[in-house]
Amino acid sequence: MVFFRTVSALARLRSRTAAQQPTLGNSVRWLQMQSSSDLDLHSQLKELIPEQQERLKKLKADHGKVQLGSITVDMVLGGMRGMTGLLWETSLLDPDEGIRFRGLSIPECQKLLPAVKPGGEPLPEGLLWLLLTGKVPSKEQVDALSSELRGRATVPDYVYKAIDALPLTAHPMTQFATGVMALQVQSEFQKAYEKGIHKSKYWEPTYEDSLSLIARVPLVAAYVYRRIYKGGQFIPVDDSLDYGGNFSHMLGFDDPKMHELMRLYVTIHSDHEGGNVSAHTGHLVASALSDPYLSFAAALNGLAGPLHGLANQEVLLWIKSVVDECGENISTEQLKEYVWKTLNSGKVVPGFGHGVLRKTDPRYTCQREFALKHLPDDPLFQLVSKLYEVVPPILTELGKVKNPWPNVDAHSGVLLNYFGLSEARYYTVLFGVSRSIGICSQLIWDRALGLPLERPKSVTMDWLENHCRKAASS
Ligand code: NMX
Ligand code: MLT
Repeated sequence: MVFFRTVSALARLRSRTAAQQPTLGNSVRWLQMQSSSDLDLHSQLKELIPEQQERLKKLKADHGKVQLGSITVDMVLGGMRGMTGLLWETSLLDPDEGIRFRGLSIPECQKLLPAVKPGGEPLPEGLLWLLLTGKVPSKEQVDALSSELRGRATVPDYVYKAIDALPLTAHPMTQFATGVMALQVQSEFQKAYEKGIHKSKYWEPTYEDSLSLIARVPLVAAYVYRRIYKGGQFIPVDDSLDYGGNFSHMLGFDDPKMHELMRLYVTIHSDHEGGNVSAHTGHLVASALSDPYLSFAAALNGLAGPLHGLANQEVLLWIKSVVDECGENISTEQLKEYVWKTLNSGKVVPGFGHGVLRKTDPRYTCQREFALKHLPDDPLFQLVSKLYEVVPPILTELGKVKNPWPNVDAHSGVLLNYFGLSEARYYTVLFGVSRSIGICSQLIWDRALGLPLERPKSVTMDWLENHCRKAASS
């Protein structure tokens, strides 16, 4: 018997009973009262899975033929924008409001999820718990998960050797993805599959692999950073630290504010529903029953593209090129000219626009709030603020850009740079570590729900032209 409600169910109920729930404070207390005290994430999931399997079965049986919209030629030619085609339980993106993790917005997560100190940034372990169970964890549950992840944070030597086989000049994302591929040697899912595991049990080794992968990627990522930028002087895990704090520590940054930034960074970059390139890739590859390591390595290769995760690198490099050319005290007019120069040379303005969002990304907003609190006078932050005023009207004037507002990548670089992590080419690796949390959480549910092989239909231009001719004449 299950005695709690999922957060998304609570969120739905909350919106239905908004009149009786006037303040977030009330709903916070309400959510906390409903959260379970069990410290073991695995047994919590085991309890949840049969309920969700039944739910999916009923949805298929009762509503399998209900239409969700129609597919147009524009959608087929336009990167499937607006086409609903994936089940993704852990988060949902609203074009205007931005991301909700299991029904909770970013400000709600900042209020509800446990922090190191009250009022601090959310611990990413808490978000992992939330994504997997739909429940807001207690501090004790989060501490138990932190400790479990530390226990799993071991990386075999051959992983480092695989990375060492690459030249130092190889892009950090190439080195990171190579390390993740080498971690695959330890896949429990692969071993279990070779032994003939029953499909009803697939989620168990997927869970094992996923938690180990999430625990290990910060070590691999930190290795890549220290190898390339710090002469190979590596820093071991600190057993007294949480996931985000430890990652920052292993990179070599121990300012408590940087630890807080890393917790916030990992939390907000973890998941962005299922259709973004990295999440979709992970889900697609895993649908062939490839294990979490194979699936996540594939996802990283998508994240490494400049229109997706590499944009955080591109933003800082672009901002630095502005400063190099025009100085830090650039006037609004000069900045406008620089933006037009970028556009006129056939490039995008990195950090602006989005495939789904149509307003300022709340991940941008919470990073801006962090900057206003901790680095209000930083010249690069001030430049980012100026860009917020200058870029959207120009992109609007261009006439074709559907969303002129900044996304998550417009802000992250200046925060990292302020605390000394100034190597922009490394930034997408940080995004990659964060995304392991979202992608792996959903992969566990993919296997628990028995989701099938992904195999959409494709057509040729001939097919489309014939189809349209027939449609016009009928
Ligand atoms: N600068 C210049 N042109 C842009 C921008 C931008 N920031 N955003 C969109 N456009 C162009 C786009 O290239 C397209 O041009 P064309 O028709 O000539 O091919 C046109 O506007 C329509 O694109 P949209 O439908 O508005 O955007 P779409 O959904 O195709 O692409 C992005 C979304 C995010 C790829 C696009 O906005 C972009 O390239 N932004 C800059 C790169 C970036 O910040 N990416 C990070 C996204 C977040 N993340 O982390 O993944
Ligand atoms: C993401 O976080 O994945 C990006 O904002 C891109 C997207 O959602 O399409």
